[in-house]
Order: sequence, then structure tokens, then C-alpha cells
Amino acid sequence: MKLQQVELREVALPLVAPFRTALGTQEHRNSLLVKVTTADGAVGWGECVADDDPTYSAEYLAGARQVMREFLLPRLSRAPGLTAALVPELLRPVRGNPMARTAVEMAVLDAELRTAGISLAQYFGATRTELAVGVSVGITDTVDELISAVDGYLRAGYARIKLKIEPGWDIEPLRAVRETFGPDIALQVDANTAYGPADQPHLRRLDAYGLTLIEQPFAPDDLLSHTRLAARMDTPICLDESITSARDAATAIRQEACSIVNIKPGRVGGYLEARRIHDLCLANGVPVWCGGMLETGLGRAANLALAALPGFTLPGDISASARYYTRDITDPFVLHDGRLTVPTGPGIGIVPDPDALQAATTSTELLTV
Ligand code: SMG
Ligand code: MG
Repeated sequence: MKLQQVELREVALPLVAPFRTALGTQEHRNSLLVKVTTADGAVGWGECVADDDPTYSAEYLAGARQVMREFLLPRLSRAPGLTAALVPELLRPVRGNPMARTAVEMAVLDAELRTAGISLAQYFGATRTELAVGVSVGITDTVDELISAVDGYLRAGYARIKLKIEPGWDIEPLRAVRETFGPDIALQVDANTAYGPADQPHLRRLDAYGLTLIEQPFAPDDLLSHTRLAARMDTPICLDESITSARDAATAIRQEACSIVNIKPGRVGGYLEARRIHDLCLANGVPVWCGGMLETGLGRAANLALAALPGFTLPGDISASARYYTRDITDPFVLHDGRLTVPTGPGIGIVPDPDALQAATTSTELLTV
């Protein structure tokens, strides 16, 4: 295919409730969408999951926009016979900026698969049609508020609960959730790098709460502390921020820094790299699950296709649209018996609703490439 036009569109979606993590509090989601149109008239959508601020990772939305406009898209538009499989190689000269890469790769992949008439799940070779999903519960002002939030999610049918933790908000909320809801709910925690190596004795106390995993307690580049903690804790260690490529995943597994991997396409530079990490982990007996970045319906659709692969044995942070937004830019994903349906239409299987998209749009930039 040949790219003819690219639209960068920013949308602003208020969250149904503020989402607080060790990194800060988010009240709305600004998302940068990429719409490609090919010379044959095929359209593809991509979503960049970078936040406004470089706090989760070094990438941020305004920077991602510039990188796409000036460095990524020109490399794709120059390429004859562009296919999604060529995108990682074409973008290799540009370093970093995985969320920007993912967005453009996703848009090309969507356009290609729509033309071919196959769904992203089919392209991956995924066969599951619906998936049990989890929910990520932010830090609240009080334990009572947390209990009522968790209660609502369990009643809605979520298959597992992930609590955000940080120093000062870990043992007490965990104990309260276990005491209230019992030993049978699947429970895990995510520290978003909030602890340091000296917190190891404290973190070992989390073993008392029967967690599925503890996600990213230490800094992204501190594999050694994760390895040490893994050797001293019964709770499995899962890495998120530390894993930015299949090579990283291989290193972390070899160094026994984790025994479970959170796969987020935006963090690893694309859906194709995400798939490679899945394959590597499957071959090594390492369970994976799909992380979330408060995606709109577009990213959510693509994440469901990825998470339908067989190695995704743990429920992902792919919650129903209503957990995030009153009005998403696509038709909402709705929970049925704790499950979401994997889209079956061509490409990512969903397109923005024109009215909802227009209502959420804060800027558009048309690039003739
Ligand atoms: O999309 O449901 C979602 C959010 C899941 O907790 C979630 N994501 O570290 O895993 C993570 C966070 C990153 C986003 S908040 C900074
Ligand atoms: Mg995380």
C-alpha cells in the first residue's frame, strides 16, 4: 500500500472518576489518534497511548505527535509497497518513542487488514472469542471508598481486581479488601515503581495476602532489585515499565527478575513486538496478560485481539468502556459475565462513531505525506 493522507486528531475524554496511582492523578484522557488513508482509499486507525506528562515513561503526547509528524510518518510515506510487517524495520533508525511507533503501526495494520478483509485476531492466529477481564482500581482517599469501589467492580463481574499501591497505601487497603471479600477473589497489586531496594522487607509482608502477582515495585532499569525480591518472596513478580522489547523480556526472564509479564503494545513499540513477547513468554512457560493505558475503544479493540492469543492466561487491564468513560468515541465494550467479546470485523474491528468523535475532538492536523 501507499500512504496518501494522515490525520492526527487529539480527543479529550473525561474519566468517570479520577484515577490515582503512585505517579499522580488523572481526571481525563487526552488521546492522540492517527487516521491513515491509502492511495487505494483504505482507512486505518491507530491510537497513541502517551500521557500528557512524561511520568509513566519518558514519552508524552506533544512529543509523540512531533515524532510521528517529523520522523516516523515520512519514513513510511516514502516506502514503496508499505505493509505493517515492514513498519518496525522502516522505523528502526528512530530511537525510542514506542507509543508513537505503535500508533502508526496500528493504523497501517488496520488499513491493511481492512483491505484484506481479516480481523486483527485472525491475523494474530488468536482463536478465543471472548475473554475474562480485570479492572485496575486507583488509590482512594479512604479504605472505605476503596471497599465500595471494589464491591462495585465485583458486582459488575470483573474476574480480578488490581489495586494500585504506594508506600503508605499497601498493607492496610490489602488487608481490608481480603477481609471484606475473602480469599477467593483474584487480587494483584501494581506499584508503578514507587518502592526502592530498601523496601524489600516491607514488600515481603504482602505475601500474607495471597496475591496473583506484584507488578513493577522498583525502577524500570533496576532488574537486579526485582531479581532479589523474587528470590525472597512467594508472590510472583510481574514487570510492566521494565519491559520495552522482546529482548528486554528475554533478559528479565533469564535474570529471574520476573515470572509474569505485562504486555502493553504502546510500551513495547507495537502490536507486532507485543506478539513476539507473547511468543517468547509462551515458549518459556511465562504467563502474560495485557496491560491497559486508559485506551479509547480503538486501542481497547486491538488489545482484545492481542489478548485472545493463548499465552494471555491472566485477565488483562481491558475493562468495559463504562469503567473509564461516559461516552467513548466508539460503541462501548460491555461486560457479559465478566467477559468482553473479541472484535471479529476486519482490521481492529471497530471505527469511531462520527458524532462522538467530533464531540471529543480538541484538534486535528492533516498531513499530506
Ligand atoms: O487501562 O485499565 C486501564 C489502566 C490500567 O493501571 C493501569 N495502567 O501501570 O499498568 C499501569 C497503568 C498505567 C496507566 S496509569 C499511569
Ligand atoms: Mg503497571
